[in-house]
Amino acid sequence: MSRLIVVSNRVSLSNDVGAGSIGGLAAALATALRESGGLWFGWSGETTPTFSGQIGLERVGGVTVAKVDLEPQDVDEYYNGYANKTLWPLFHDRIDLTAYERSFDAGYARVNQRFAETLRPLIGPDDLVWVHDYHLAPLARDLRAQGVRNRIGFFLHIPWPAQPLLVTLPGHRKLVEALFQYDLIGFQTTESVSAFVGYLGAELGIAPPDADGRVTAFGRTVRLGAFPIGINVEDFAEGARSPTGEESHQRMRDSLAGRQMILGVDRLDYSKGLEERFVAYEQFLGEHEEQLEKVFLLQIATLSRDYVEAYQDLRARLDAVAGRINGRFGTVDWVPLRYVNSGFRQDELAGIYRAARVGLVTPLRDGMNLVAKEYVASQDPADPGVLILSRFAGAAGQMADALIVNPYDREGMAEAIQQALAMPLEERRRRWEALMRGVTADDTAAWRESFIAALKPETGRRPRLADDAA
Ligand code: GDG
Repeated sequence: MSRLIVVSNRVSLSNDVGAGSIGGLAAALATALRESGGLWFGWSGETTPTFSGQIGLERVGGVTVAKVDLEPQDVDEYYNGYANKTLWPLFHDRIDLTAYERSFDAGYARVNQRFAETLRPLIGPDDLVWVHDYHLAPLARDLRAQGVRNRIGFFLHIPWPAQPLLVTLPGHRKLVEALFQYDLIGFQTTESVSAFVGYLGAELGIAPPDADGRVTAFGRTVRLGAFPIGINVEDFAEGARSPTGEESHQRMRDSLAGRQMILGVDRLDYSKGLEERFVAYEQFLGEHEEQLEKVFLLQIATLSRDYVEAYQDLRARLDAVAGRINGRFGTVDWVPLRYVNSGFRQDELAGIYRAARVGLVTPLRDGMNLVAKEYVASQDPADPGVLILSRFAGAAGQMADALIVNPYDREGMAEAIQQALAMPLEERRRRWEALMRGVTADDTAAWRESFIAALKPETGRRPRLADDAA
């Protein structure tokens, strides 16, 4: 039987992490790894003065985890640099924040090559290799150079940018050429598939994919498809009813004091539209005097990449806007915006989701957005809350029963908040039931299985393409 080998920048399985903290993606991949006796390879998160390629092997919950240390310069150029200062902003349409330096590019190439050299001896003849995300786009090319002939798939968790934006990246062609060393390239949405196909047509004159998603360029044929990632529904449905979930739910309910809670949960990242969200909430409060003291917005924004200047700037702006809103509208016993930078256990989070009348998920650009799905899965079926979702989240393609908003439209967002708060129970239930059906059907297991089936030679359902309209 062929084993599955998962490769990602970091391995999100560790013996140090409690059960409440393992993310749905890690759990889903762990299931497949356990079933096939495979392994998960990635950076340990540690540095070493000189790269040795020494692999630290560990067993975590029945899964073999293989980790390598990187040099500080690797981390600076590959991770902090090319991944987080070049590709992340560019792929979220923020060319104004995209920093390109040749040293980043060199570090990215070096680390991918180091990953390939270290991983190669661990790959058996029939193993399937599944590479995750923008940190490792060139890995298949480097593995092929090491003689690896196995099936290798790539899944991009973030959006693929439109061609006019992508071509601002020096070396865009090299990046795309390297992707053609995979056998399957998976995206979150058909929109990203179209953007990729659009680049191939405009830049390389390549014909669109055939009905099976196969496209040929640079002397290789790869398969393209959209594989929208999901969540493990039970983690949240049951998490919200677990003792910790119940406790955090009750704690939140006590602190509501009869008010309705609007909730945002995000990494503190400029792609998540936090500033626009705060300003829309301010607009809503300004327009709806009758809602003052009756609602509050709880924004959980866990700190992320705070060594990058753009994140420090954003944090300072959010502090300022939050202060302004609370100064303008707050009273001695009402804080309109509760803004916290600390993180929570997953089951605690489920309890908090359940206590919120409105889930406010308004990224400016997002590959999928799991928070939208987690919010839905955590609701009380008898009295569910309302999801407000940005049209620019990949999840919007699957969640038409949310209130879909344009996060750049402050007044439109303020209107949607009012509509959500005023929505009758019957409509809330109807919308939630439809959303819950989708979240349950397209869960992490469905995502994982459809990707792996498409990666296996000549099997599997045809992946979803741009013209299939999800
Ligand atoms: C990338 C893509 C795509 C947040 N605060 C806490 C906490 N979280 C968890 C949420 C959720 C996850 O973090 C965030 O996932 P998102 O999908 O919203 O966003 P990214 O981190 O940007 O993820 C994204 C995803 O990859 C998967 O493909 O959907 O588009 O950008 O799961 O619950 N979890 C806990 N405590 C917190 O305080 N335990």
